[in-house]
Amino acid sequence: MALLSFERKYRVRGGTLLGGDLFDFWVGPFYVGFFGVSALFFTILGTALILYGAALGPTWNLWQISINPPSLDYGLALAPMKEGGLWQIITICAVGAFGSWALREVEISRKLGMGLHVPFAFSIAILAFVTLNVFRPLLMGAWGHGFHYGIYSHLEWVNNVGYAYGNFHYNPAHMIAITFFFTTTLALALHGGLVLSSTNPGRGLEVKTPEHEDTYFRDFIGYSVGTLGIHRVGLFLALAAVFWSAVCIIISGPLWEDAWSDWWSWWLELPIFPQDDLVREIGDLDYLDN
Ligand code: UQ2
Repeated sequence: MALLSFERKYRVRGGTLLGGDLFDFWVGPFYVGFFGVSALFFTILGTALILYGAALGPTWNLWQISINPPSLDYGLALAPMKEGGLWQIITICAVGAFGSWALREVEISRKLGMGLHVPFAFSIAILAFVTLNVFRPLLMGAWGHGFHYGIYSHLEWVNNVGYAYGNFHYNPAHMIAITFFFTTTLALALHGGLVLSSTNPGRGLEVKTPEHEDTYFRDFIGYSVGTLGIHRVGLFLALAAVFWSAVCIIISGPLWEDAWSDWWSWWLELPIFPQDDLVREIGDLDYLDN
């Protein structure tokens, strides 16, 4: 069906979660809905507050502009605007805008009679943000544990928090998250390569079918997960990467306050190893000289 005639079919009334018919309309190509209005509200207010914070100084250097959270001294209290209060309101605007965006996705899914996979996937991204700037600061007892809203400053935050726990690569949830990120790139490379190879057989040749794609992987590794299956695998891998990233940061502080490398001492304390101080200090190889 051509796009213009299909438009009449998909621009259907209903499926709204809030507001009934009141906001059930489109502006140009965009569905509005109650959550389109609320997303716009939070986005405009949040962006205006970021610009106001930037105008307070000390720089207009795009890389160095930063809206900072309150100092740890304020705990979980509201801070004065210029001392982290802006960050607190901007954080509320961000969560409001992200949440509105997700619920607008839900309304569009319902209109079209589709599954809720897109809003579900986006919710995992929201979970990452909320874990960093709401859940973890709440568990640690201070908004000052949130990350800074700035290009360089958020990188500095990641760096400093990483070193506060020694070396994040020893964080077991970090290890799992990285493994999922890498596997996601593997899966997308396999999928992108496979689809482009079957649709680009060479000039003058016929485009190949999904059967060719299945056969490629059956010849190659004895198994094809299938054309629908690869998208299930892809969505799972991508969401698992973000989920374990959230786990890796939420346990840093609330659950473990030392260097992550020390967490692994449980391994050396397993009863299968001789419980001997000399052997246990495995980082100190001096005993080899004796
Ligand atoms: C596949 C298939 C696709 C694909 C890909 C595979 C026809 C177009 C990439 C192969 C994928 C497998 C075997 C699973 C990979 C799993 C991990 C964890 C990387 O079979 O069906 O459809 O794109």
